[in-house]
Formats: sequence, C-alpha cells, structure tokens
Amino acid sequence: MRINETVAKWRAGQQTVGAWLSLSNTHTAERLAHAGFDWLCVDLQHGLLDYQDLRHMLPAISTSDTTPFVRVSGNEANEIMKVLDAGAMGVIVPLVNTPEEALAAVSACRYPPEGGRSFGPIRAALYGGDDYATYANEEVACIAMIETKAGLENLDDIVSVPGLTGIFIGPADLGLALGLPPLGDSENPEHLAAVSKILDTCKRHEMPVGIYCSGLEFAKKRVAAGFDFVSLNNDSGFMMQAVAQDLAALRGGVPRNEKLTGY
Ligand code: 3PY
Ligand code: MG
Repeated sequence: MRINETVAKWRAGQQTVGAWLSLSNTHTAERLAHAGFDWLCVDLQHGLLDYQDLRHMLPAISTSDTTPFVRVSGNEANEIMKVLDAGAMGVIVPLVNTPEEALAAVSACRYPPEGGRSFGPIRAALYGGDDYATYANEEVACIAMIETKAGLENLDDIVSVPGLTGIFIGPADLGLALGLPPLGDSENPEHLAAVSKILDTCKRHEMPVGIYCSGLEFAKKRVAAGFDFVSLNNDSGFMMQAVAQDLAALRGGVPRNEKLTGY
C-alpha cells in the first residue's frame, strides 16, 4: 500500500507543513497540492464545501505526493468511514472531549479486529493500492483535535488512547474554551500556557502534535516551538493576503485584511 509519507515523517522526528482547503474548488486543491506541502487538509467542518466537492478534490490532490487529510464535520463514524473510502489518508476530528470520543474516532478508522470500520474502500484502494485492506490500519491517520475545556481537562487520557496517530490544536476554539477571543495567534498568557501544556503532554507521550496556523509569523513560531505539523494558511487566506499586500504596494498604502484568517 502507498505509504503515508506525512505520518512516516512524524515517526522519523521530522516536522511537516501543510495547508487547509476551505473552498470548493478542484483547481485550487490541485494547485496547492503541487506547491510542495507535505499534507493538505480538506475542511468539511467549516469549509465552504461538502462531500460532493471532496470526491473531486481528493483525486486532484493525488496528482501530487502531498498527503490528503480531511477534517470531518464532527466525530461521526459514518462520515469518517465515507471520507476514508473516498481516499483520505487520514482524518482530523474536531472537538474531541473525552478518551471515549477519541476511541470512537479511532474505531471508525480501523478495520476489525482493531476497530469497527466497514469495508468498501471504493477509491481508497485505487489510490492506496490493492493491499489496502492489509495495511490501511497502519497507514490511515486518526488525529483528534483538542480545542475544548473538556478536551484540555482530559488531555492525558485522550493522548493515551491506543491507535490515535496525532493531536491537533484548534487555537480559535481553544480561545473560546478559555473565555478568550477566538484568535489563532494569541499572545494571551493563559492561551500560551494551554498550548504549551498540550505540546508538552504530547511530547511526553511521543504523540505527534500539530496546530492550526493562518500565516507565516504564526507558523514560524509554532515550528520553532517544536510542533510536528503546522498549517501555513488556507486557500482563502493565501489569496486574501497576496491581494492585500499587492494592492497596498501598488497604491503605496498599508495592506487591508492583513489579519484575515481563513476560519
Ligand atoms: C480552531 O482554531 O478552532 C480550528 O478548528 C482551526 O481550524
Ligand atoms: Mg475549531
């Protein structure tokens, strides 16, 4: 089966950079897939797209070596199984609160006896290879998002769930969970402490850990802090940043929308 190159890098201690796809466009997916990212994540939770779009965007990404991930809209087994069948090499599951919820997500990603995933990899086996059934449990990533108060409280138990591949921090929801504004790149000491706590706990458990970033400055800080995977921005954010900078440069002014994030 096709190796999950992103997971292989994490296991080898290498950091990876990805981007988020929030627009329902096959061409932007294909373009960004050829930009050199390690992984791309199609966002079914907050993105302006749905499963029909995903069906076309995953093949577009797989014209490259970039690993295709999908953030599912919730921790729902049928949706997780369906996006894996469409060829995602991993899912990012939002709002995981408890070890039981993390275990349910893992189960949806793993064929028996490790889990309860149903068999029908209609495109996944075409993309992954004829021996998909044998190796999918090893290669498919199951990543739980920590971004709620309960998730923070249950962090150690969630990180200890067998079969989980990684943890991903949603900094905006984490801000809300702490009673703060939903800012990604927050300088608030309480937010910074929560992010550090998640990072340190994952490092202690040797669990790959990532965080959503929407811009170069933010991503640089998180890479320097030791995160195993960071996003650089999303498709909409890349476009708006470039437009704001070039328009301001041409007019000799200050960029508008500079702080626009892709949430
Ligand atoms: C968050 O910041 O809450 C996210 O989920 C990032 O996409
Ligand atoms: Mg979130």
